[in-house]
Amino acid sequence: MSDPLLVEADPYPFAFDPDHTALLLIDMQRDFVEPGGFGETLGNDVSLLRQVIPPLRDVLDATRRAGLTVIHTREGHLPDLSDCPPAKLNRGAPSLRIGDPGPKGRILVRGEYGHDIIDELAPAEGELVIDKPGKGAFYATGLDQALRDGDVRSLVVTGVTTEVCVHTTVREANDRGYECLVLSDCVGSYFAGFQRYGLEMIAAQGGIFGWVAPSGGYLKALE
Ligand code: TIU
Repeated sequence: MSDPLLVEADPYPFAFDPDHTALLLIDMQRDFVEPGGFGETLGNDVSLLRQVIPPLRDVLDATRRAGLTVIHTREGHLPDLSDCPPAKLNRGAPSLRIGDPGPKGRILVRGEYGHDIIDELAPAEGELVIDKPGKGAFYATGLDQALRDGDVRSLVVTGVTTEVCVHTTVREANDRGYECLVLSDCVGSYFAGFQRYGLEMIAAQGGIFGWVAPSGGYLKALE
């Protein structure tokens, strides 16, 4: 066991052992952060999400240098959509539905160009990529088992979107006993208000779901 590292965080400092901590990058896929993808077909402006890319790139580089586990997730479905509930398929009457052909291939379908992670944050050799059909990274995936196999107890959480897949995953992780630090400048929402309140909801009530801090403190702790 190494000495725990400390990050100044809301509501109080986050302590983590780098040997038992993983960086989680949630759904940094072209379908969410690039024009023409699923996010835009839902009526969203993707520019707010793109602000996450430069700080997250720095966090990813530093995490790899420090030798911590790195795990990526992708939201998406099998080509026959058998793992996509009709309720999800039809929700919101989007201009393009999951599975429809779009400018980046079939929307949110595994193996398509738009479903994959953006070039700036592409997984490195040996990094785990979790394909998930839902919003949470634990639902119907092998993530929990992989974390247990690797003796991972803490998660540094990044990605998109703050109030949807990040929140769902942090809540799932919290119920399974993992301690989560959410990096405020490395998670993004299509809505400024949801970003603010989404982060406040995690750290409120003494850290009801986890801790929140800007990435600078995490980078400093890794030095
Ligand atoms: N729409 C939205 O905010 N998010 C999603 O549909 N998926 C994720 O957050 N990854």
